[in-house]
Amino acid sequence: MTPLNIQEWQSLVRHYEDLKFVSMREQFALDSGRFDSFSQQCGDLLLDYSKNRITKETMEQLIALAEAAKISEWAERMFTGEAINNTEGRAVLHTALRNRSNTPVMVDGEDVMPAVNAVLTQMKKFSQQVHTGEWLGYTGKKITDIVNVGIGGSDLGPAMICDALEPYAIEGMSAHFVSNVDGTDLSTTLEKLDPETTLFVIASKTFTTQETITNAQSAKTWFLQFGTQQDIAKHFVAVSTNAAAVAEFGIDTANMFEFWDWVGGRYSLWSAVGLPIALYVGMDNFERLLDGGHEMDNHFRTQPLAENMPVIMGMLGILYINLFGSQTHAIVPYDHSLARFPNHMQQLDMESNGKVTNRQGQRLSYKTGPVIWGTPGTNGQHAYFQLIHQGTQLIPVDFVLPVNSHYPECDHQSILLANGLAQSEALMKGKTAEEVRAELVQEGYEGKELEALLPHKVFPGNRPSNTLLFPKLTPEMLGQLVALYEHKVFVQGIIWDINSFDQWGVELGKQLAKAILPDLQDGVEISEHDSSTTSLIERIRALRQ
Ligand code: G6Q
Repeated sequence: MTPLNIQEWQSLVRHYEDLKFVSMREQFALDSGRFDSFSQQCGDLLLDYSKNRITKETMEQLIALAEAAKISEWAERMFTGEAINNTEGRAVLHTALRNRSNTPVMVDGEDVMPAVNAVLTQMKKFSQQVHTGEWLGYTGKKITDIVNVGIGGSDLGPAMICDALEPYAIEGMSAHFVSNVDGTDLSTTLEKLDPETTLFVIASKTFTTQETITNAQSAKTWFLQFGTQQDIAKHFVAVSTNAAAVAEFGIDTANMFEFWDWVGGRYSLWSAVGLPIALYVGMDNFERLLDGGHEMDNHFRTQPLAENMPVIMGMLGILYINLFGSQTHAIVPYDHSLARFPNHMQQLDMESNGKVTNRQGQRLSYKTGPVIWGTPGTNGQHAYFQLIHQGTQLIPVDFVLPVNSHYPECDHQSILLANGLAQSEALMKGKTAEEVRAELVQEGYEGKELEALLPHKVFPGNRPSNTLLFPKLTPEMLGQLVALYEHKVFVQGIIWDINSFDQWGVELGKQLAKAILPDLQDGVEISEHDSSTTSLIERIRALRQ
């Protein structure tokens, strides 16, 4: 049902007419308990959402809307295996992959937990064999390099996690990720590697994705310059739902790690797609990641909506996108090892909620998913933060702040944290003309010169942010963070009445390239395209070496 007809939505729209004039700075001055009112804890993770353009009434209205949209009921439908991915007729059960309570989760009358646990056991056994040297390369050497070949959901999640958990890496083990079909990606990776000590993990849910299969074939060709066909079994394993295609590619299905169609690509890092994580940081740490995800699942499933972190973050997003008209949302981790975190969140959010039709197939008359972007702080401060502070768009920011570094010997953490806090404070407060004037006078400016400079140094402020603060980036914490955003995206999808779990736009890309590929060959008659595409194909043919 369209949210526009929900009474709570209309009431929120009316409330916004006053809210848009409310100043956060004034609200902080009036209420010393604002942080206490607008912060929420889940385990070691703190969400401070007090620097948002909200009053107590706003939150009541947002939570009332979440209740009216039946968020809790929808969450239960997801957790219990109902086919809520209606366009593909599938359950959505990434939560079962991290269901550490091991309670049954039924899909079509069958408990999926025994299969989930069997794959976890297989991953554990295999990663231990690799780490202990029971599994050796074809010349008897230990495996030192894991190359994950995958793209999209079969790449971004595990790549982000491996980067983030680098301090937990098994000694002597390196992880590489090849995703782009641009040969540069594979070639520059292989250049550094020794085939005798390299293990390729070919990760593809469908095992038909053009980029992955092309990269996997080229990796095999590279390997066969050194080893024999028989040696492939020691150096290539697969992660997929498609055993037939894995066998056809030439990987023994005994070396295949299974997952299921109820795991969406962008939600698959918790499945066997996490194999490179287990190989890189050990299965214990992979299980700690699952534990963190499970903790957030329990929070989401059991906390009242008003104290529910994913619900709060999701509903704040609705406020900015649908009322304030924000089109983008920045995620800025003040942790260099989370450099790929915004990329993973970008796929998670934009692929899930980049939709223009509701669950019934009707075109929407309201905005859905925002553009998600970001890079680590403090780097972003020296680049795009200018626009967030003084630009004409309202861009909500999530600051992700670990208190302690894994590298305390390099004592930079206080500077890093001070910068993160200073940004959120400045975005909220801004700088008034009076404050700028006082500053300029102190600096010796006066008269026309002062008046000319003054407006440029005024900051409007009232720019919203969340702060996610936690003691240290452990595997559990990372699991909590990822699951938090997954559920946030879910909440927004329910409010917008869209299916967050299909991705027809991605499928379109897969079809289109296949249609153009033959046209790039010299001598072949170019099939029918628009004049731009045809001319570009002709130009490419002419320029090809
Ligand atoms: C994710 C998307 C997409 C997918 C890739 C790779 O949710 O469906 O990013 O993960 O297209 O697909 P395969 O794993 O099937 O190769």
